[in-house]
Amino acid sequence: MTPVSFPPAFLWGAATSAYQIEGAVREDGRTPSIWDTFSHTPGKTAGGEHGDIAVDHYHRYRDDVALMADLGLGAYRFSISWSRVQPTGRGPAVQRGLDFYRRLVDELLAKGIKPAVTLYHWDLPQELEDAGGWPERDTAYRFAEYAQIVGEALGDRVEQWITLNEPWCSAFLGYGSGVHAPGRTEPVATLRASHHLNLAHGLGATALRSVMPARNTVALSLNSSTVRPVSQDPADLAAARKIDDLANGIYHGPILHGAYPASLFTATEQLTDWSYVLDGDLAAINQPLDALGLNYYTPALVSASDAEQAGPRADGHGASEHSPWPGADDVLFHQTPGDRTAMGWSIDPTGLHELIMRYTREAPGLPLYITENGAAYDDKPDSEGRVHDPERIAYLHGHLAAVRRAITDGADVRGYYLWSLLDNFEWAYGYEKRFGAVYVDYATLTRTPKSSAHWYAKAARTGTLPEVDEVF
Ligand code: GBH
Repeated sequence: MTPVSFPPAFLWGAATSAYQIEGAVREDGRTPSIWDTFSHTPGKTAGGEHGDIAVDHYHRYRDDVALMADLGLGAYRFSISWSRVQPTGRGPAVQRGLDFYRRLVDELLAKGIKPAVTLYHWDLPQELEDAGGWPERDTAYRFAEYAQIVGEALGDRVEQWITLNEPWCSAFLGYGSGVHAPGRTEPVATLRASHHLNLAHGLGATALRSVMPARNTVALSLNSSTVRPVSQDPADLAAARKIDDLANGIYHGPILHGAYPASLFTATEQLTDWSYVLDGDLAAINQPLDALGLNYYTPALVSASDAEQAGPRADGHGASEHSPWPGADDVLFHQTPGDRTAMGWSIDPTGLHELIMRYTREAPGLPLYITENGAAYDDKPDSEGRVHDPERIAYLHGHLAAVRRAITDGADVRGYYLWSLLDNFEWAYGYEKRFGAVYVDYATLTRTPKSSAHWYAKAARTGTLPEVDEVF
């Protein structure tokens, strides 16, 4: 095989999020977010697990940064817990909360690791949910205020900024299927939440830019889906189109092009008249971006509901009788072919290549980053305490090679963040699903780099993918 090599400036990173790793949920003035409330509500997460301790990163961040340095990472993407900074979601900032992130960033910079800050990775302060949450417009204004506070505090030392992580998940899983916090199952609230998340992104980007040096970059991370129809039958193509609008167009329409797709309005006209989209909103949302973050795990395969061979619903996010997709009761989801990870998600690197090429066509000139990609497996230490995860190495090799093909095909992909640095709290799935390149023993919280971490470290160090069977 010819070696797969990357451009010298390519950024090799890893990603995490605050609620999934920090713990210390009652320290230094932090108050509950919707994920604290949700995970402590019986029946919402596997085994009733929660992020109270998580992997204790709040206390172990120095060791974790040292680990990143050992692995030779060039960049680290993490998120900020809004409830540490503004416990009620409003009003003045809590200095101790901001100080934690300042210490973390300084530690990263001291080791030559570029920080990339995500402002919102799903953990809304509970008080804002009590006031209505993302379906209410005020939440977008609150987010802009929070963005300004964090931008003022860290804008002098953090260059890469991401407003929101995967607004689709916040809206459709939080307010539609209810498998994520706050666990509401309201189709119209899902669409209202989507619009207000878009508005939050636009107002947040503007607020960040108003207080930060011009050299800093502002992006957002979308979990854009590659949506495939089961056949070229017009009914199946229409089903794929509808899901594409609800998964992708609902965000990149207003954010990249300044308009919602007309077909989205048609598909949802029985539910809502979209009157919460006010004059001026689309211009506020359609801010120029410095980059776009793509999070990719697996593609979706859909058909019209009268199609034959309809498989079981590939939900991937825990059982719910409620569909996350408003206005799409006539669409069926199918199991995608191929091997699966421990999440049940099929492994399909071509879906990542397709996605990158799509954005290359749709947003020419916009630099792209893969802000998340990775896989969960049932990792276990062997008798010598080593953790061998050849499946994860194969997954990473396949997807990084797909990124490289896209670059060859003309895409401007500047970097890749492996999800995740550490095993962590996998939302509704609790701690059973391990996404880390670094194994965490939950009894002792000891960290052990898996073979994939050593494999990835070599890729980062050499800019070339090691063979999948190289022994580490
Ligand atoms: C990301 O979400 C999150 O940002 C991160 O916090 C999380 O830990 C990580 O991924 C792993 O879950 O319905 O079978 O077609 C990813 C969420 C995963 C949502 C794939 C859509 C489609 C699976 N996405 N999912 S399926």
